[in-house]
This record gives sequence, C-alpha cells and structure tokens, in this order.
Amino acid sequence: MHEMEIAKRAARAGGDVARHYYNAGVEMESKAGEGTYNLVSRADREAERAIVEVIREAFPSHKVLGEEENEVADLSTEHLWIVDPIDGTNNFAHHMPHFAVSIAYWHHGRPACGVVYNPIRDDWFEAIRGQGATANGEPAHVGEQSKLDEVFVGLGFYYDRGAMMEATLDAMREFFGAHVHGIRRFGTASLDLCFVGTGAYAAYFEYELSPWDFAAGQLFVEEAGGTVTTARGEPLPLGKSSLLASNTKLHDAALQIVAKHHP
Ligand code: LIP
Repeated sequence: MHEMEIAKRAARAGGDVARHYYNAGVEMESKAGEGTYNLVSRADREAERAIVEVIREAFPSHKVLGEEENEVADLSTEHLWIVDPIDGTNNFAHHMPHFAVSIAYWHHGRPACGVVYNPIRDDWFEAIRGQGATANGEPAHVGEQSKLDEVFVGLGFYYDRGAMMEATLDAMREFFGAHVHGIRRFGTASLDLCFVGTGAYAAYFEYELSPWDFAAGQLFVEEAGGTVTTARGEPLPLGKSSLLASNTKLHDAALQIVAKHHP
C-alpha cells in the first residue's frame, strides 16, 4: 500500500528530527492555556514540518491534521493524514526514551493505515486495515487473558489537575481493587495502544485524548484483534475523546470501571 510506504518514510523523517533534538537538547515551552504541563518545542514543530513535507511531496492534495498545525476542519474528508510528531512530549522533555512519531492515513473518516515509531529504540508498530498489525516486522496479537487479576492495565492523565485527574485516580483504585497485576502510566498514548495490540497490556484508558494521539494506535489495536471505544463504550468520534482499548475479552469488565468514573 503506497500510503503505508509514505507513512513510514515520513515517520523516519520526523523521527530523525526528534532524535537529533533529544540528543542535542532543546528548550521546552508551555503551550498556551494548558497550564505548565503541556510542553512543546521547536523539535515538535520541525519534526512535524519534516513529516508534512514527505506527505505533501507524495500526495499534494491530501489534507493533514497535525498536533502543532491543526487547521483541518472536516475530519471525514476523503484523504486525511493525522500526525503527532512527538507523542509523549513530556517524556521527550525529561529525556525519557519513551515517545513516538504517530502517523495515520484515514480515508473518508476511517483509519486505512498507520505507523507508530519510537526513534530512540527504533521500534516500529504498523497496521493496515484488513491486513493485520506488526511490531518490528512480527505479527502482533492482543493477549488472551479473560480475568482482570491476570493482567496489566495502562492509563494516562490529561493535563488537567482537577476533576479528570481525580476520576482517573478513582478508576485506577478500582482496578487495583480488582487485583490487576499492575497499573502502568508511561505517558505516550500511541505506544500505550501498541502495548494493548502486542498483549503487554489487556486494557488502556484515558479520559481525554486528541485524534493525533490515537489515530494510528487505534488501528493497530483493532488489526491485532482488540477493541477500541470511548470510555463510555461508544464508537470513537473524529475528534477529542475519552478512550478505552482492550484485548476484547476484557472490554466489558474494564468498561464497567472506566465508564462508572467517567468525568
Ligand atoms: C500525551 C499522550 C499521553 C497523555 C498526555 C498527552 P502529547 O500526548 O501521549 O498519553 O497522557 O496527557 O496527551 O501531548 O505528548 O502529544
């Protein structure tokens, strides 16, 4: 699939920029209006420009929705690329090698292919609708566990430090009450979704994510045999949303907890 090849070429171009600034260091700024926790830097902007340049050279007429330059209005347009140049920006800012370039190509509002690439670990997570998912070239499948006391659950906190944070903590407490093996919060939604697809997690949730956080990871989970809905169990909308991803077998059990505490 040509779009997949372009997605990987663009991911590598963006990853090269992100890796350069990760190694060289870069001054971080706080994004306007989101407190002091939502960071951004020239690395994000330059990585996104490198990605968009590859996409535009191959598909000049396609629309691009990027985290740093998101001017696209109609997310159901025929050809849409959804880009997060550095997902896990705070990890990047604190020199933690756990962040990713996330690029998805959507056709008429449906994910068609996607790639999540950690440029420090050189980890590649790829999915094409109807053709499965791969992790570093190997087929990826969700785990088979059917009980919460057999699994890890991943989660994330939005930049809010109020009701949404409290709701996430309440849900986390209830998962511990269900005797999960552990809770994991690694700070990069796209990689968290890939961990569901590879079976490391049985479920992962957040109460607010942007399309660029989940556009590629959602397809990876679904092509690996998993299920992705909002944290209320509805189909994901084409915009900001809560999210629950799972190995399918545990979706209802996880949904009971995350829906109950949904802010
Ligand atoms: C981040 C997500 C993470 C979430 C953070 C933030 P960013 O995306 O990957 O899962 O918990 O609040 O949304 O801002 O680093 O691209």
